[in-house]
Amino acid sequence: MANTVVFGSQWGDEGKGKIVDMLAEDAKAIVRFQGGNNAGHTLVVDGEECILHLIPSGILHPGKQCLIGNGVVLDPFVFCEELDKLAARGIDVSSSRMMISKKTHIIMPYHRLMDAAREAAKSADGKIGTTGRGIGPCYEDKMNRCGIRAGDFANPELLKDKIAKALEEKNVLFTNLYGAEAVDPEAIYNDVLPVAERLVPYLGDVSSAIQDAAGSVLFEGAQGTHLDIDHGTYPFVTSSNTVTANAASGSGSSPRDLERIIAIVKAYTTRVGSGPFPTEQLNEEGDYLQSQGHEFGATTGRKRRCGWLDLVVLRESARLNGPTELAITKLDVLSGLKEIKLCVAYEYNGEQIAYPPQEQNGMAYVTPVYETMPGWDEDITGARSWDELPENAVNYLRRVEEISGVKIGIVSVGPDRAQTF
Ligand code: 2SA
Ligand code: GDP
Ligand code: MG
Repeated sequence: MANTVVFGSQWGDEGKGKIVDMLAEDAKAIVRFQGGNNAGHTLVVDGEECILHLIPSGILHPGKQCLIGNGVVLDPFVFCEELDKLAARGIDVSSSRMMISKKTHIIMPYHRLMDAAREAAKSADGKIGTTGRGIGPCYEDKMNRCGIRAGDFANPELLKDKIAKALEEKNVLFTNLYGAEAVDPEAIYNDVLPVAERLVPYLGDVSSAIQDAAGSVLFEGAQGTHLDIDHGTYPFVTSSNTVTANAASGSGSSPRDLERIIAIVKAYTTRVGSGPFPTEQLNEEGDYLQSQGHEFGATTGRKRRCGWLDLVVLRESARLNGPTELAITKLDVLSGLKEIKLCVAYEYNGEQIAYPPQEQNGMAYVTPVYETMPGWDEDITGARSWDELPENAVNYLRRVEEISGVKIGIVSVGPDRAQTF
């Protein structure tokens, strides 16, 4: 295989986990490069479901290297829990196949507290609807150059010192601004030390591991392009760069290492959390997509908002990520709809536009321009080739290719690894 990046082209939950699991068969190494346990990546093999939050979605294939890159924010408690759950299923999670970059930033218990305090302090229409996992505050510390990195776990004295320093400023905020209690650095240190010690054998040089697997590396994106901190629907975004370019910097490799780039596209659109969503359907059709697609957050269990496929969103993703192909997922969910709508442009300030407005929250003020296509009734979950799809489903996919300008390489018609062609 070629080095391959899998990224979300919408607002996350496009089915990245499923496609990474499928492609991992031919990979030597699978690497996460951004985000943390806000992600929920669902794998289904022979009917058995496995939801991963931190560990790369190649873990179910024996012998594959699973790498956590420097661009990830890692909650060590969640990491250990995930290790234990997988080990209980008989999966090898030893350090012989799993590595965490020494440069990976650590989500500390006070980051989760800060995440909750910040969200609680916001007015109803200002809340981001975060997953509450401490993601934003951990990235803040990274940028503020007071973050704790996985490599610090090998040096308890340094760890202790950094915790105390990081809390000096935060405790002023907790007590003076958020009406919370001060966090005791000693208690945090004692709490974290056992998991820190457990992680030490996993620390390593991820850049070298990627070089060793050159040509067979799978880069696993989390969240989606429109949640990107720069290019997404700011401020209703996550705190990392979710676009393909970050696969290189977030893992310690070079842009020249990125060869095949797969945009995961759900056949309709979902979003979880706050923020503009032009094609959202707050009606029977939205409810149909939500219930047929079992659209609930894989981390928080929140109901996902649902709507039609938005090709303005996809066009923007194509220009930001440079996909070499599309993987269309959840096509089966559209079965049974009489008509299917495709958003092909927006109306904005009296003009038709092909890309999202660039100003903050501009997407909240656009009106989608739709094309309507006939649907199909057939159950397509058993289809394993284009020939086995109803004509209207093929026409729908061809129209997506035409408008996005990118060819479809993979079609998914069910959650199971096998339901793909
Ligand atoms: P955060 O926690 O700071 O990253 O939240 C900021 C925004 O990013 C959204 N976000 C997500 N959107 C879709 N899926 C995600 N993962 C889970 C899933 C979500 C869940 O797989 O279903 O279970 O709720 C994810 N992670 C972050 C988030 O909703 C905020 O809008
Ligand atoms: P990710 O975050 O992009 O990995 O996606 P999630 O795992 O959060 O959400 C995708 C959901 O859709 C999961 O429950 C998957 O099992 C499921 N899924 C993936 N592909 C398909 C598909 O083609 N059809 C159906 N019906 N479900 C799918
Ligand atoms: Mg998800």
